[in-house]
Amino acid sequence: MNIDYNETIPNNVNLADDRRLLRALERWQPAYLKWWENMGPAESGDLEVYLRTAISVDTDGWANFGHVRMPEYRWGVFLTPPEADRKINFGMHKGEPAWQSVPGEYRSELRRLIVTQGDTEPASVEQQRRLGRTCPSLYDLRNLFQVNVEEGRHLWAMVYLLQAYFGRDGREEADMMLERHAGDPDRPRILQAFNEQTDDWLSFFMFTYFQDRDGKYQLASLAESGFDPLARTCRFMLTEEAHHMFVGETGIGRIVQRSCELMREHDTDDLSTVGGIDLTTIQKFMNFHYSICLDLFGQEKSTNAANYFTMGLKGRFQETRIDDDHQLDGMVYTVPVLEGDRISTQEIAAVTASNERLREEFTKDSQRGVDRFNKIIRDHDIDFTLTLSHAAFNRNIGAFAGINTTPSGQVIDNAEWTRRQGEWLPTAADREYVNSIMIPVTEPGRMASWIAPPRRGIHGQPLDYDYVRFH
Ligand code: BYC
Repeated sequence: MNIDYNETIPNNVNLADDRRLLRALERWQPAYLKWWENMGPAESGDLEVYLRTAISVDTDGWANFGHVRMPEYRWGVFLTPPEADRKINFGMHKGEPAWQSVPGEYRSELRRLIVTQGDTEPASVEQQRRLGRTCPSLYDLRNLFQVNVEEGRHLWAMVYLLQAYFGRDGREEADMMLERHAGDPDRPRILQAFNEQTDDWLSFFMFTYFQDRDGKYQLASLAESGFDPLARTCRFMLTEEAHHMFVGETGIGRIVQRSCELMREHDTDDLSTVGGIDLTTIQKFMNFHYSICLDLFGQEKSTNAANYFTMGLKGRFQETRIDDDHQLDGMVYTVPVLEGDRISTQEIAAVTASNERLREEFTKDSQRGVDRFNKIIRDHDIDFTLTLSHAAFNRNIGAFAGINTTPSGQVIDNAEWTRRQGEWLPTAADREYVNSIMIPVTEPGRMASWIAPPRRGIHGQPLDYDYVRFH
C-alpha cells in the first residue's frame, strides 16, 4: 500500500477524493508548519538530516533513508490497510462489525481519547525543542530529529481523525493542538508529564525510554479499538514508536556503560571531576521519569476506563490474545489501595481496573530494560543496582497521590519527604551539573565525555557518517 507523495499532503486514505477534508487539512497545514518553526527543534531549519521517511505502510520496506531539511519532511496521513470484515473484539458490542464512522452515542468519549492522545505528540516536540544545541554526537542529533518529525506525524494522524470524523468541533480541537504548549502556565498540555522539562540528554533518554513506552501501551490499547480508523492509525504509529524506545534504551545503556568505564578508569564513584554521570544521578532521573509516567495511566479504579472498554473504544494490551470472554463479566482484578497510612490491595471489578492492568504491563516491560542496564554494571564488577521505584513513590494521580513514600514504598511524613527527597529525585544541583556537561559534539564519529558510542550506525552507515549536515 504505497503512499502518494505527489499530493500536498502525502496520504494513503484517498484524500484527493474528499475535497472537504482535503481543504480542512490544507488549511491546518500552514498553521502546523508555523508551529514547527516556532515550537519545533530550535535553529534546525537549515540542517540536512539523514531521516527515515515512510514510503509504504506495508511491513516490508516501508522506509526510505536520505538527507532532508526538516521543514520539508513529508508529514502526512498513513493508516495500516483495512482488515476485511474486522469485528469489535471486546465490550458490549463484541462480535459486531467494527465502526467505520463515529458511533453517535460515544462521540464525546472517542473525541476525548483522540484529543488526549494527540496532545502528547506536539507536547513532546516542544519539550525537546532545545536539545539540538547540546547533542552528544551527530548520531544522537539525528535520532532526536527523527523522533521529533515522527511525533509531528503522529499529531497529523490524530488531527486527520478529528477533521475527518468529528466535523466542526474536530476542526476546533485540531486548532487547539497547536495552541496549548508544554509547560505553558496558562495553556498547558493535558497530561502533566508532558509539561515537565526535558532540557538535557539524560532526561531525553529517560523520556524516550519511559514516556514513549507509555505511548506504546496506550497506542496498543487504542489499536484494539472498535472504531476502525483509530485502530488502523495507531497500528502504523506503533511501528514508529518502537524506534523511539530503541533510542531511549540504547541511550541510557550507553550512559551506564560510559559511567562504569569512568568509574573503573579513575577508581571513583564520583564522576563529577571526570565529566561523567554518577550511577546515583542516573537512578534519581530514573525515579523521576518512571514515577511521572506511572501517573499517565490514570486512576487504578476508573469509571472512564470501564466505559471506554465496555463501549468498545479502548481495549486491553493485546486484547485479542487474552483468553477470556473480553467482556469481563463478573471478573475481578487486584489493585493497590491506601488504608490509612498502609498500602494494601483490594479486589475490584476487572472492567474498572484496566488502567492498573495496563500500568502493570508497562512496569514489567520497563523492568526488562533495567535488567539489561544492570548487566552492564555487573559486567564491570561494580556493586550497584538500578531499580524502578515503588508504585507509590512520587505519585500525583491515583491511590497514592496524597502520601509520601521512599523509593521502596515505605510511607513517610511530610517533614521526612522534604528533608530527603533530594536523595531520590534530581535536585537543582544535579540538573545544573548534568546541564554543565552537555557540551555539543558535532564532529562526525566523536562522542561527548559522558556517553559511550553506539554499537552500530544507522541503516548500515558507519558511525562517523555525517548524519546531520550543517550549512
Ligand atoms: N494527568 O478515570 P481516570 C504518547 C484525570 S503517551 C492529568 O483514571 P482516565 C507519547 C482524568 O482526565 C500516551 N489528569 O482517567 C509519548 C479524569 O478527569 P475527569 C498518550 C489526569 O481517563 C511520548 C480524572 O483524572 N495517550 O503517546 O481513565 C511522546 C479521573 O481519572 C491524568 C493516552 O494517554 C493525568 N495523568 O485515564 C509522544 C491515551 N490521569 O474525567 C507521545 C488516551 C487521569 O474526572 N488517554 N486524569 O475530569 C486515556 O486513555 C486516558 O485519558 C488516561 C487517563 C489513561 C490518560
